[in-house]
Amino acid sequence: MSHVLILGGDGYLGWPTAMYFSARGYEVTVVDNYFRRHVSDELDIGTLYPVPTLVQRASIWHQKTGYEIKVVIGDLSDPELMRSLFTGKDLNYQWAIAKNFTAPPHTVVHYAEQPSAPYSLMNYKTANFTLSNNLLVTNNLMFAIKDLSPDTHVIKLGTMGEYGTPNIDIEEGWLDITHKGRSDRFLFPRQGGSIYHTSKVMDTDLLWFGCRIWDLKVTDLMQGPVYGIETEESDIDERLKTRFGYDELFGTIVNRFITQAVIDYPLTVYGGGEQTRGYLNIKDALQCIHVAEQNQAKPGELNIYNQIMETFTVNQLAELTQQVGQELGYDVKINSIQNPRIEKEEHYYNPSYQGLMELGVKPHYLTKDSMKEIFKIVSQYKSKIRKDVVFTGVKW
Ligand code: USQ
Repeated sequence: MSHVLILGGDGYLGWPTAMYFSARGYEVTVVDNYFRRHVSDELDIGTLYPVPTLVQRASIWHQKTGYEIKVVIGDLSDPELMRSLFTGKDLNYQWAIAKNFTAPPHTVVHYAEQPSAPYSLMNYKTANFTLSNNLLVTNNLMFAIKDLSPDTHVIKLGTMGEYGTPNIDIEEGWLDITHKGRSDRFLFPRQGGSIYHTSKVMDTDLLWFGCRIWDLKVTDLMQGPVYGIETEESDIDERLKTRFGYDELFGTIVNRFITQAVIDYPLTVYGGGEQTRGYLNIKDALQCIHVAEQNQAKPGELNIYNQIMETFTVNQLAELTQQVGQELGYDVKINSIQNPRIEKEEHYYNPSYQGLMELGVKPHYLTKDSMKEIFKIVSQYKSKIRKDVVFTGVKW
């Protein structure tokens, strides 16, 4: 049985990924330091509904399915904790049926990063935390694999935001360049739009170093903003649903717009609204991780895929949310507000993204019907939604 280790297993994507692999017969271990829970408490931003702890979720998962997801709570910027996940030495499971270490993971899915662009730009402390956490965790992972388990395949979550919005087509990770008559292949030029995005550029560089020097096997998935709640596994018990953020810091745009529509909060279109990004349903994020797991990078190879299924402008998302909301009886207004971010509001955007589909991912597109499904869930919690966290205006 293949062992998948998920770093950041309590997050929006981490927990659904854990259930996804567990349901398919993999041995699964998750690790998390509860950063998202702590920051939600500290900044008082909450989530749409309360989410059981990781230990409780693993226990519910076991009761409902008979499968085991082993849980370790701890901070992966501590290199000893990271190393214990590969050796079993001093490894303390907070939840497991059998608390013995079996074997090092065959695949590591690395989500254990501070994922919010606005959070990374609140102030110098949150910027420092973003850089130190994201880079130390990645570096600890790289050294643990090099020293202890060189055959382990790393799947790291990258972001489309590493490329920014260049005035040329965006390739899947690499660019062939001919310069003064000579040619070579380089990482596609990167220009992150926030400290968070810049930390992701740097962690890609770290792992590319590890591939070149120590023959590590790495897949970097350049993901766009994800939306949605439900996955196949979350239907088993509603307590297994992933966390759903709609606040300005941790909520992504589609989830935010739907929540705003439900509470009659005019949709917060930043600036001109022609910013274009690539989007994907949470169900497709899981499919992508799975095909990446099944198509390992070779030693020394950094495989890069652009993990998006379609592109939209902010204005298109606002209009779709308005139409769907109106069909469901909500009076949805759109409000173009001064952009708190520094980003191009009109730009060329033409990324390639066929790689993951060629490996078998079948996209769930954002349609009126799929948006209605999310509306349905969000509206159940309407009375609990807090207007005060929707927009506070964290500026770049
Ligand atoms: N936007 C609005 N109104 C809002 C929120 C966002 O107009 O209320 C705009 C933003 O200005 C931006 C676009 O919508 O142009 C996307 O913003 P977002 O907050 O959904 O996404 P972003 O901050 O870029 O970050 C999210 C995730 C991050 C991931 C990234 C992928 O939080 O972890 O890496 O999406 S990407 O955007 O491709 O870099």
